[in-house]
Amino acid sequence: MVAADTHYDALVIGAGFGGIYMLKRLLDQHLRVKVVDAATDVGGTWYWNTYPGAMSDTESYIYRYSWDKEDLLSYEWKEHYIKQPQALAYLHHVVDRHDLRKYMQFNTELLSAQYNEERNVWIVQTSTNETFTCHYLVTALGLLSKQNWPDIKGIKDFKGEMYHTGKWPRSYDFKGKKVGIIGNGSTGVQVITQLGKENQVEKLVSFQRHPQYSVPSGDGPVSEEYREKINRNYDEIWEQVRNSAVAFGFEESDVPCMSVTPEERRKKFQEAWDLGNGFRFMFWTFNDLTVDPAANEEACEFIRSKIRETVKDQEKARKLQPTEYYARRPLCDAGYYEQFNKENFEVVSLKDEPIEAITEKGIRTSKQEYELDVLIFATGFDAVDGNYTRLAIRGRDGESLKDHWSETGPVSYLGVSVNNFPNLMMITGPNGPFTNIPPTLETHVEFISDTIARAEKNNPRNDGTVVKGAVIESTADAEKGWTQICDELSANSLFRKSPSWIFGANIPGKKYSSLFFFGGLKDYRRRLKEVIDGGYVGFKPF
Ligand code: FAD
Ligand code: NA7
Repeated sequence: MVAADTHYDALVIGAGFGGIYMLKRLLDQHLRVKVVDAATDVGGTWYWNTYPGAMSDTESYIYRYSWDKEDLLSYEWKEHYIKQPQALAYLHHVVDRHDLRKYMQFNTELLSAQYNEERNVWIVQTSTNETFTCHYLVTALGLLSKQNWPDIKGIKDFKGEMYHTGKWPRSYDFKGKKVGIIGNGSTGVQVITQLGKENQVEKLVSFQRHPQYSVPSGDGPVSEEYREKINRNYDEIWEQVRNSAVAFGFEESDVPCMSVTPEERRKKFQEAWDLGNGFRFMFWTFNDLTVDPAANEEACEFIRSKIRETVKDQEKARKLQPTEYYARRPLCDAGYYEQFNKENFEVVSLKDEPIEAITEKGIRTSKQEYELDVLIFATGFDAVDGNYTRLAIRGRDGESLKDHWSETGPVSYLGVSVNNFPNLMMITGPNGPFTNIPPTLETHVEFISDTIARAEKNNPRNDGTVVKGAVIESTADAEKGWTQICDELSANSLFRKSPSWIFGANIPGKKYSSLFFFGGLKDYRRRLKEVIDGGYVGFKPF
């Protein structure tokens, strides 16, 4: 027997966008649920990432939950893109509105979880020295939440201030300071743009390994009329989002890039440039930018021409122009390239002068030492599986998740379930859809809670302390089949040829493998429906 106050029907790990909704759905099913999070409060991504310029690059009207219609229509958003403080305030608001906080425990990190087959429970140890047991272990750990600190020689020697964007301090003051920043992905671009606009630093040096293609975001205040129009059409909007590939609120193009004249191409690219948004530029203009090298090069050259037009210093412009495929997570910005027209904003190409070491005073490249007061790591995350493999999660026969994934890379069935790990349900686990994330989070949460509801109905238990009950577990064949589908769907994608976190390429030693389902949200949802309609195909009977 286990103590009733430490046993839960479901333990949800993570109080971000995913964990909050999961809690709500499971409470609605009258389950005994607890959420734990290592953070001191709710928010997940928006709790940790408070760096200057932190914001979403999904438009505000679809970077939110769709399930509370009244709130959707009444909760204000004032700009096309939601900034970190507003995203955090929104999640606090949802938690308060639905009175969810009392089920949450903060400052509590899950350190290990062991499945006990005999009792059919998970035994969970936390950083607070508590042991919880639960029937369902639902992980909402976040696919972009384990920070990546690169292993650069001398990193511990630096005597100045050093921060990772994913664990930003509550206050900072860079006035009159020399700031160095490593990383120019989505995050680095936001930080550099914001620090440029604040105009406080004495100097900023961007240490850039690969230049990036970034397009304007199209940010700005939204008018009352715009908001009213969205509100009038919200049902259709969500319907469209769920029935699209990347779920960014537009119809993906079905026109091949090279099927139109060069003038028409340029016109379409310009139209997307003027409207703003990275995903729109990549997927709304033409249907083959991410698969046809010639089409891709057209987009590359269009963006390069914009960089050349924007950046006045030709040497800086040269360094900022990428030559690789345009096939990483598409970026957008509110004036990134423009910042380099400031004399005190420098870009160091690490191709021209690699970093040799971080020193007490700053960064030494093969050419010179850059003295810095502040060093910012905008070096991203050990994405998708990073937050799983660092933990001791053990399924049947004591097999660890890390070992389960060691040969194949991270695999799952549908991005939610792993063979040999019964009643472990992952929100946005490996090989889930590559999309605007909230609609995928909702899809996962709803699938998981419906699956649990079915399991509970078919396998009644007496009370919270009873040890048997349902076993939800995908089969080894289903997991293999899903992995193959994901592999095939990405086979022709230029993303696969462009090393980034999307294939695990940013972490030394990590297996290069598909971490996402590239078939789009519509197709993903169709496949989920087939699984359900077929009586939970791919799961052992439950
Ligand atoms: P998270 O919000 O990452 O929450 C996970 C939580 O789990 C964290 O609070 C963490 O502390 C907790 N946790 C992890 N491990 C443990 C453990 N062992 N024990 C206890 N707690 C644990 N997505 C988009 O679709 N559009 C965007 O524009 C966008 N912008 C982004 C900008 C930034 C800067 C970042 C970092 C991400 C962005 N994302 C964006 C992705 C974003 O992560 C998701 O949109 C969403 O917030 C994920 O929610 P989540 O609940 O799944 O995970
Ligand atoms: P990203 O997209 O992984 O970008 C990380 C950046 O850090 C990128 O420019 C990397 O260069 C750079 N990096 C990483 N390690 C090093 C080392 N060792 N030396 C030099 N440069 C390095 O992370 P973000 O946080 O920007 O964005 C991740 C997602 O989170 C994003 O999609 C948003 O949704 C939020 P590289 O390009 O690999 O050469």
